[in-house]
Amino acid sequence: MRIDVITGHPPLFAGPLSESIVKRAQEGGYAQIVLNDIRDYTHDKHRTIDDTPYGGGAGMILKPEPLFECIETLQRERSYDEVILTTPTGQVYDQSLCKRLSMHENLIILCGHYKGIDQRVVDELVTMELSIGDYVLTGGELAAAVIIDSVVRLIPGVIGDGESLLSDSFMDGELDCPYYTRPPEYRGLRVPEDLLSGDHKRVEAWRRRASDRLTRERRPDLLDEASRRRKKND
Ligand code: 6GU
Repeated sequence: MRIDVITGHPPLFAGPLSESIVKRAQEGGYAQIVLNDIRDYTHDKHRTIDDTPYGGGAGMILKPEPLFECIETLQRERSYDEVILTTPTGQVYDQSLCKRLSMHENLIILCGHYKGIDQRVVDELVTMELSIGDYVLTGGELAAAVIIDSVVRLIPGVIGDGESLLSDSFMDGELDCPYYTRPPEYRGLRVPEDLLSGDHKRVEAWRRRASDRLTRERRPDLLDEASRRRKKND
């Protein structure tokens, strides 16, 4: 998979893309992540990427010309499955969207700006607007990094069998259970006996109960959704 990020702040991606699993995915050739600097598509001396909004008001708006030129330049080289804009007014991103995106070959992620981007770019070139949750970030870069991280780990081969894709929280519409490692007792705090039993059936039963309880306590909405899905498939 190739992901082209379009941003006014490429250095914001240095950390998230150059560590751990996302780094390994790039080195292994599973994911190619290309940072495209909007300023490289400006033509004025000051390399201006934003301007004040028509009609007045606070904040700056990303100008249309550099974004059109950048996206069209990329699209001349290859065809893209989606042109995603990260914006707090987008559809809320979740694991099922993540799975869909992970099956694509080429993606563009255009990072929204503090106040916004010229709507003509959205109307003409953007195919999908995504928000990562109901709170406001200073820009779409961190949201783009979240999307990239969550998508790249689902590319087949990126995470090995030992690394537990199947037991992720949300894989079955339920939260994952708590985990423990050695030692069996620390400061008088015991690991649950079922987990120490070595009995695979007891361990599985404990995990299932713990998942159910956690999901009921914290995310009853997920259980409702899962039962709706089951009904639909019946
Ligand atoms: Cl995608 N962008 C911004 N600026 N804020 C957000 C967001 C995106 N998702 C949640 N908050």
